Amino acid sequence: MSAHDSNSFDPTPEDRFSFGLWTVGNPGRDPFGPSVRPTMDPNHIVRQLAAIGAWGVNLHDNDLIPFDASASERDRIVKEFKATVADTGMTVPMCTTNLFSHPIFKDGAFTANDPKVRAFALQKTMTAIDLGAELGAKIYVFWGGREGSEADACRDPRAAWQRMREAMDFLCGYVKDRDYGMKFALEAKPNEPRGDIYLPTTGHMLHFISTLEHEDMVGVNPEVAHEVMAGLSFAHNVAQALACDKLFHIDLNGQKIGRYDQDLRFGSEDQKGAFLLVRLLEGTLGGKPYDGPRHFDAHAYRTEDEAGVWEFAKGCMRTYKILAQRAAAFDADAEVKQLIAEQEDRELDPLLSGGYTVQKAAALKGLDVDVDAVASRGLGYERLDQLLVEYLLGVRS
Ligand code: DIG
Ligand code: MN
Ligand code: MN
Repeated sequence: MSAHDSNSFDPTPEDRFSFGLWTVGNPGRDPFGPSVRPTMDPNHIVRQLAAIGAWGVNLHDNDLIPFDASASERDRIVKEFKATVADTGMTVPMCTTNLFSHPIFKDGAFTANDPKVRAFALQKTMTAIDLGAELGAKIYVFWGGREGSEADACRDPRAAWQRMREAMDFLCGYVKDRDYGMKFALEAKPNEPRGDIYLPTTGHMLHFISTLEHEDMVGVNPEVAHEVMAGLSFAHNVAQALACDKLFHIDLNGQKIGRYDQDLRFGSEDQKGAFLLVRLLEGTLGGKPYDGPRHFDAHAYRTEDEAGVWEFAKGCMRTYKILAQRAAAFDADAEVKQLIAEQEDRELDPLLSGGYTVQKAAALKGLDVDVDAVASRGLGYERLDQLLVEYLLGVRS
């Protein structure tokens, strides 16, 4: 059952809603002030997420295991966490590596100029992949938060690209060698914390993947805020990833254009963009729906206490389900279907699809198009968009 099948907006495990330990566990620190909330124990987070109807919990290695933990501490922490995940019926769909907090990564990880940093990044990632496999994760995300520059003369950008390729090919080899059955999902961001981040959008990542040795096991993890920061349509970028079967994961949140990475509650900004995204993911407009986790990579406002954090998390899931129900109703509306059907004149399909033939070229060259009649035709988009707005505002159902 998908998110739009029921009129209830209460999350169920079938919705596959997930949160990272770092999201609901965000203590409210920002560049201009310290934490405002106590640090939450990962096991408490898992229990709370299960209680509000989430399905999955994701993590960076150091969200669970302190950077300097001993092997015995690591084993104790993992054992307790696995027990909590099992006891609550939760799952760990995705894991990732923190390659951005420790000062050793101040000039990047896989793209850093210092080969000792690059070697340490590979070591840390292999260890974190081992943890992910132990927790049952089948998706491994790479967000290159520090893979970038301010003083651009510091390295040939082509060297950064090549180093990233070598790292991805090596780590794909590691996962295949260990037979972990994992897929990699690459997450783009245009800037912050670096002045510019390499591979800044999902489109760049999709091309980059095509250059890899094991491109079949590598896809993308687009994040709403990151593509909006670049001034792009998130739904269009997700659609391209879906169309080439590379949408392996997704980071849902809210973002105001022209701001730093806000990672706001899903649907709290740009409700129309969120509606069009959910419509695409749920497949109510047709086409294959997205079948992966709905991950909220977002955090509560700094103004909130712990109760506010759980309101934030419930709001992410509830808004997703409301938008899913609105999208299903919109695409079932007879007038909407009629307006869309009018755009789908299939008469020339035999000439326009299926590739080139000499016959098609001759037929297209001989086609008599009444240019003025076609140019003067009204397309009905004003009515179509008004209907969308009325579904969004809840005055049409
Ligand atoms: C930030 O958008 C990044 C990191 O939080 C993490 O590596 C990734 C996983 O969703 N998103
Ligand atoms: Mn973000
Ligand atoms: Mn993210």
